[in-house]
Amino acid sequence: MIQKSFVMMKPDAVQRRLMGKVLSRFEEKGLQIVAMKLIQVDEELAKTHYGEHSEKPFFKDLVSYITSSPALAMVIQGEEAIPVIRKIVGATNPQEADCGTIRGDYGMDTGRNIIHASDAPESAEREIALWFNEDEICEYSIVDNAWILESIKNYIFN
Ligand code: 3AN
Repeated sequence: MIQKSFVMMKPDAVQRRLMGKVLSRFEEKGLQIVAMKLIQVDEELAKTHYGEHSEKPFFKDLVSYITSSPALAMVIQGEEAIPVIRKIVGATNPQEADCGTIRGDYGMDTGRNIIHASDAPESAEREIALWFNEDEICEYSIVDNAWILESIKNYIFN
């Protein structure tokens, strides 16, 4: 099933100039960027986004990390995009994340783990609506999809 996921490169990714490298992992996999903006996150947005962690001891530091410098917010679309992107991102603690994942390759600390990605369809829906207006999300067909998804190839060529 085609899904949309909310993905955010956190301030450390922007400050470490990793945006291009991280973005290319999603593009090269065959996923499609349908919305993107560099945004200085305010406290209210950070607290709403991470609301489920409000009672955790790391919440204050998490909000201060996310609001410390701009973040790159995105909506990424593709076949089973939500679980596929979680695999590309890797485990929450970069020291435990597999090599080959974004956190495994670029991170060293849970409090500086480079990127966020929705963990389920319900959270993707909530997060996309929180970060983007509907008219900021582009619906477009992308030319190489026929070479990435067999179902689409059959649809086009049969
Ligand atoms: P994930 O981002 O892998 O879904 P969550 O949802 O458990 O992980 O946590 C949300 C964010 O909270 C993490 N990305 C990380 O920035 C921060 N976080 C989670 N656990 C810790 C922790 N033990 N210490 C510091 N920060 C944490």
